[in-house]
Amino acid sequence: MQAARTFNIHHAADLQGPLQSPSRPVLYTHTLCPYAQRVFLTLLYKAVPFELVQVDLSDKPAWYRAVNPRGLVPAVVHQGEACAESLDLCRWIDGAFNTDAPLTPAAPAARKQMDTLLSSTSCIVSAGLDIVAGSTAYQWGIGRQPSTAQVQRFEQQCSQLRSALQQHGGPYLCGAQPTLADVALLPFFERFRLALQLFQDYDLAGVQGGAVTQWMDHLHKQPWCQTAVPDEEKLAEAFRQHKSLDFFDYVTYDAFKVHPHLLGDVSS
Ligand SMILES: N[C@@H](CCC(=O)N[C@@H](CS)C(=O)NCC(=O)O)C(=O)O
Repeated sequence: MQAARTFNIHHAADLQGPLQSPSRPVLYTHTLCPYAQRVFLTLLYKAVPFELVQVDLSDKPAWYRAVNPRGLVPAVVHQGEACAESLDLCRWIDGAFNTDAPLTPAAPAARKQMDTLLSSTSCIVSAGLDIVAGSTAYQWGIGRQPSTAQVQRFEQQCSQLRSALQQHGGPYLCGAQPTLADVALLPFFERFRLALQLFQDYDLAGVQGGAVTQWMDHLHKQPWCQTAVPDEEKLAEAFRQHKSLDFFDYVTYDAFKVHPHLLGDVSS
């Protein structure tokens, strides 16, 4: 069952400029972007009514630079202010909207755990990208045959998740309630799990006694997560086509123009 929809969907290509929305925040996103998914998850968990603008990253409208001069998604515009950077956006949304559904725990131990995980997020994500890249050694690429060092580094980072789950009793990373740490990490682990299974025959369920996949599976049962989860078949199709976790549009984006060195590394 999915949560009742709290957002309207628009397509940037149909707009002449940034969407005007006097009262609701506007999320500019690409459905398959893991960073944007963090912000999407935050808005959904907090049941914030918002407008969602889907941006084709392979063909961004010129006006999008007025929203985010770097041209990246996610970006959120609310009451004339535009902000970018996924974790900053998640923190801001958590503090500014529906404080009855906090993603920042009040209990000091859980709060400390969340902060620790958030400050490790880039290391955890980078270890995941590295193992998925395997022999290509290209961050965001999908390769085969990760080295022992790549596997060890990834599994070591996963141990942080397992310790958090054990220490706080789960089912979320910091205890009984979801926090920004769950939201920050889940979109990446979804992609890692799929890419590792498809291209490396590596089953994340075998890592850290299955703690990571149990955590993911619990989140995936929550209606607010189900709305934001990317279509696995589309993700798999895009991974096969682009041999990269980072692709801008699975229909119009030609990965090999940007990553010609990846050609031939992975057979589909
Ligand atoms: N540090 C940024 C990263 C955002 C990002 O890299 N977004 C990618 C999509 S996954 C993007 O917008 N790429 C479009 C481009 O590079 O033109 C964040 O956390 O929000």
